[in-house]
Amino acid sequence: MSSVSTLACFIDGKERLEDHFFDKFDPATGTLSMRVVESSESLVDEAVAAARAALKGPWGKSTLEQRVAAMRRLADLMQTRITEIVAEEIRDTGKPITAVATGEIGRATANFTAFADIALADKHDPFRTDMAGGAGAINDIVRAPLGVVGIVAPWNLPLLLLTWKVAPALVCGNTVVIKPSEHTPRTAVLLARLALEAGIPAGVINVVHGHGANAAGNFLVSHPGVDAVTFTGETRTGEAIMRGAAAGPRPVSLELGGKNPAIVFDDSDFDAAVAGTARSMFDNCGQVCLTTERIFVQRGIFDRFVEAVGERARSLKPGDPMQPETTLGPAISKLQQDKVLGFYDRTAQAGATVVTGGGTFDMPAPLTNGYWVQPTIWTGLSDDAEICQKEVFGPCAHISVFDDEDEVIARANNSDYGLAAAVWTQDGDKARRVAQGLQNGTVWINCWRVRDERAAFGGFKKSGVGREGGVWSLDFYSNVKTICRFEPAE
Ligand code: NAD
Ligand code: 6OD
Repeated sequence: MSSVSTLACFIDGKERLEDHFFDKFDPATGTLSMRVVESSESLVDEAVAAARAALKGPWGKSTLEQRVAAMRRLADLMQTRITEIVAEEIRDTGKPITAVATGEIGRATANFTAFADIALADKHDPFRTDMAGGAGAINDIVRAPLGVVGIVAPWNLPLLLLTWKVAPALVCGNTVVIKPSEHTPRTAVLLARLALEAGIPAGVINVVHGHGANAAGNFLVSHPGVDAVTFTGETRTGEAIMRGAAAGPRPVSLELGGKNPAIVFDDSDFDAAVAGTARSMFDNCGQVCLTTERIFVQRGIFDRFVEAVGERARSLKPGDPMQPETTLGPAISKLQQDKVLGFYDRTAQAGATVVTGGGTFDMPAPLTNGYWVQPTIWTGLSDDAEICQKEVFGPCAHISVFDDEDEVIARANNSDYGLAAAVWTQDGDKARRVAQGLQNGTVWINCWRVRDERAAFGGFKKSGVGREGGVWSLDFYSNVKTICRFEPAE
């Protein structure tokens, strides 16, 4: 008998094991860390049935104020259990503790309080329609839940991106079935357990595990008992999800890939631009959809800028995730490591100048077989090169030189994607002109990844369908209803 632990699904408030498992590896060491249930179609059926039954129970009858109170209790409980949540997230991802503890889990918790506030602030004043003879009608706009929401999540910011969808779905009165990434299943189950402890009824949050195509992910999104599907992940997967959810049809929200530009003008605050761009290339080992993998630097500062970000790249420290001095985690899987290293090899073969990196790290035991990749910077290729067009999702970027504003807007827009961009300049008018010209869902000026849950979030072009965040999340996770009441003339 193996001593490796197992992770069950969580359905109707109970752990559910089945006979089929898949192996989950620790990205920092490359060793087997646990075995996870590979959900069958009938287990997904059970989860959807539990979520549907919960709509008929106290949750389905709850008021907005009661759900807001539940969100706040859950957020408080998450705060008191933060050490446990951080440890689970690190076991799945190998991320440095500093990043998980200070940023990600705090934000995961804040998603519940933020969407509680957003829902409370969402007021629609009734308005009157004048009719013949002094009669009229009063229009009231109200929200109703959609029902059961299927949530398919990625591995890169597991609990943060999951709660970004669970929180607005719940506050709108829905129940959910979650399919976390097969690479990061732990914190989804922990969230479901904590929700139960916080008094959210059994069946409101259900978790099924497994892979995507022809497996739990597909079973969930194509399940006729699911009323809406929300997904974060790769663009190609988004296409498959849309096909799976087409029967019905059901509302679908897709948050997809990116190949985001950063534009650095000669007149930027040089040190701030270097520090900000180093973050936007290397944070979370480049495994953020908002990562900037295409950097455009104006000619006057190009050489100095490349040298300075190269130095930043070399200063990152891979290592034991639990040590505070570690600043770089591994790729999530062997597959992802190989994918990133494949890009590294092909980019060098295409004739790029490798400023720094380009390979793996020699790590001491027990990290020797972890999925490490070096932060990497290239220059010298044209905008149509593979590395300037395809999303890598690794700690790397290609840096190109540019001369003027119109040229750089056109080049930054030369992409199938349109998720986010960063612009560095001290000229406010120029910053606004460039931001207007860019085809991206979010443009940051002299900053990167400053997030506010009230803001609209989503992508142009192949980076997404729809918007979430703030009132846009409420719009997706609710049915908006007009109640129109006739008032006779006095
Ligand atoms: P992925 O598309 O491989 O997987 C995401 C989820 O989809 C996983 O849970 C997976 O099991 C599931 N899945 C895969 N195929 C499926 C199918 N046919 N039917 C149903 N489910 C299926 O993405 P990933 O590798 O986990 O994440 C990285 C990608 O996500 C990158 O492209 C990144 O840019 C993107 N991303 C986008 C955002 C955003 O907000 N726009 C945020 C994070 C990540
Ligand atoms: O911060 C967020 O709300 C968000 N959705 C971030 C997405 C990051 C992509 O990896």
